[in-house]
Amino acid sequence: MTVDSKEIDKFLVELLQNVGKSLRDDALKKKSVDTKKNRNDLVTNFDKKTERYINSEIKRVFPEATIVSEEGYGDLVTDMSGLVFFVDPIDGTMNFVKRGDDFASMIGVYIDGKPLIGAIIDVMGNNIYHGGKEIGLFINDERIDVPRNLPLVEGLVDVSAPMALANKFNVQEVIKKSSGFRVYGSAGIIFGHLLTGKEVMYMSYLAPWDLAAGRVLCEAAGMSVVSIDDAPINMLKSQVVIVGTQKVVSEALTTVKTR
Ligand code: 2AM
Ligand code: CA
Ligand code: CA
Ligand code: CA
Repeated sequence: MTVDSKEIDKFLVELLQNVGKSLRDDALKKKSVDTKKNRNDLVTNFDKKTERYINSEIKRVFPEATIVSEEGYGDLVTDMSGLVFFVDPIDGTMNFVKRGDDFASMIGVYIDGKPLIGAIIDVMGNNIYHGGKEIGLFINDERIDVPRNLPLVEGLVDVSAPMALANKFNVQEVIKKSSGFRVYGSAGIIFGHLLTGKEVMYMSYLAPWDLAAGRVLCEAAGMSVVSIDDAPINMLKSQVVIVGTQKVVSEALTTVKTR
């Protein structure tokens, strides 16, 4: 299949501009909030509405594509052949509900399993991070300079709260070797920090839609994206991942304990 990366990138940017406009209005409205697996796992009417809108636009423009998405309006995808879109309509739903800030919307596109284009909007900041290996990286219309390959001792790290609090994989040792610890609560917001050099590592248990766009963008920025057991990333399952500068990820892998 031949695909035009630039055309897909333009489509994603226009789509996320529309999503951003709606969600900035929605952030001020009363929300209908339900829990999923536990009391901290939330979904709102706006997560569902946004996913339905994004998925219908993808199917309208790319009818041959399959969609992996969080809230149940995607396809049952069992292999990575062809054009696959990963959609997280609202990333950081808890932040959306409790703070009305620091939430994102993310779309990652893969072709025959290979990362192609990613796009993430920091909704309230109204900044879109997008691009890929072929076309380069952008924040809105401006090119992003690839972040420096800093070591752990020189940068801030972000680890999901449950993992850090329980010291899963001995992750507190990694945190102690860094400049400091931050917990932003949205993978998409954190990928933006990695791409602009504000943080040097993110470690979390991530579902495919949490990881897809950020993986495309961070790999295109020369960063490492690895599974904690150093197995190849599998985009059709959830896994514990470490994303960061090459130096930090190799230091983190020698520090974590997986058994
Ligand atoms: P979400 O808001 O789309 O669910 C911090 O909680 C980050 O981890 C957010 O990006 C959130 O995405 C994601 N997250 C929350 N619960 C998760 C889970 N059970 N598995 C994987 N990712 C999760
Ligand atoms: Ca969720
Ligand atoms: Ca998410
Ligand atoms: Ca989500």
